[in-house]
Amino acid sequence: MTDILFQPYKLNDIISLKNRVLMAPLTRCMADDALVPTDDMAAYYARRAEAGLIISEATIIRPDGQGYPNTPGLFTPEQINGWRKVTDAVHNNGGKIFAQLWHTGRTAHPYFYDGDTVIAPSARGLEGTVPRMRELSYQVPTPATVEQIKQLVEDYAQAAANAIDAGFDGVEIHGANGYLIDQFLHYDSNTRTDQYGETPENMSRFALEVVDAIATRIGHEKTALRLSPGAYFNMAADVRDKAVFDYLLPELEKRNLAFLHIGIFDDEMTFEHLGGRASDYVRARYQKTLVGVGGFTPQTGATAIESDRFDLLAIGRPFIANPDYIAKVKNQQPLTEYSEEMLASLI
Ligand code: FNR
Ligand code: 8K6
Repeated sequence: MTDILFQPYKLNDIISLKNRVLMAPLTRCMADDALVPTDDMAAYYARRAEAGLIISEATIIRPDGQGYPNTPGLFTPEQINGWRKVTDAVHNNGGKIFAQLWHTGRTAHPYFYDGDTVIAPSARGLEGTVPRMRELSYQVPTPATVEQIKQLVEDYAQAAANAIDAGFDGVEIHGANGYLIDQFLHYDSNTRTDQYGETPENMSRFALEVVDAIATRIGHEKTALRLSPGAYFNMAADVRDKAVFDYLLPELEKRNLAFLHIGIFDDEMTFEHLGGRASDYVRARYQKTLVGVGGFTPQTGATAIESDRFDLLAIGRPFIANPDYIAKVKNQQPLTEYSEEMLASLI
């Protein structure tokens, strides 16, 4: 039985969802060369408006946040207008949509922007090359100065204000998957010795400053966050990371966010230093609305919600393969299986 997935859910006094299934943020690399969302993207999102909430593909807050080709932005008037077409199309079909705000930090590449600096917490580069751009090796990043960190916080807040201007119902701050905010939260990428490094409180400071700046600008009800306590992508795990998240999660709980979302590809992954799954680790330390994700079917997702492991279910790859995912699950029709070739076009 999957009935629980179709119950409405109140995030807070101003946002209610018609069901408990979210479309997970999914990078598609289909914006135009000015990083403006296209009409095809508007139609793609509108086809998925039956989700309780759509979270947009990760959207860069400023040029030096870009690490992949044709990922959309939210920093020029043209980009804001392009997103307005998307949000209008989703709203016209009865849906709701949050923008996922992104800066890739050390996985950015100057190939994509004017300049030669890659900004990150510390000069700790990643081995390897940009996915889909195999000729581009990652650079050793330049540690951000405190002044640059303040500017980054301001740029996140401005991008959140732009998202509201573009008609989004709220924003999800991308604090997961080894990108800029996550880079402050892990010892693998943060070796700073100032007020942004070394201790759990200091390493949490940037994430909390971004959350607070955005909540002040657009309201805590419209502010959500995605986190990856288990390092699994663009990041090496360190047993000391647990203390950072032990500090951060209760701090976040005080802030009455719209929701907290786990960033993971497969929820069955376990992390020795977290004592098991990342989602169970977070649930034990954060009592407010939690979104689970990663390898769920409608049945396993419904069971997880019934077992109180999380409150809302995000669906990623199956939503790429099935624009009508919600209708199919409701009507117990078979789902089309996802395959990577589907990333070549927006169906
Ligand atoms: C992702 N994921 C992802 N996560 C994120 O926070 N921002 C993003 O832009 C993307 N982009 C993205 C693109 C593609 C092609 C995939 C497959 C995944 C991760 C995604 O949100 C989700 O966590 C995983 O896909 C796991 O959920 P499913 O697919 O098992 O339901
Ligand atoms: C957020 C940006 C994503 C850019 C493109 C993503 C393409 C993802 C393809 C799926 C591959 C799954 C990789 C799982 C990583 C887990 C490592 C243990």
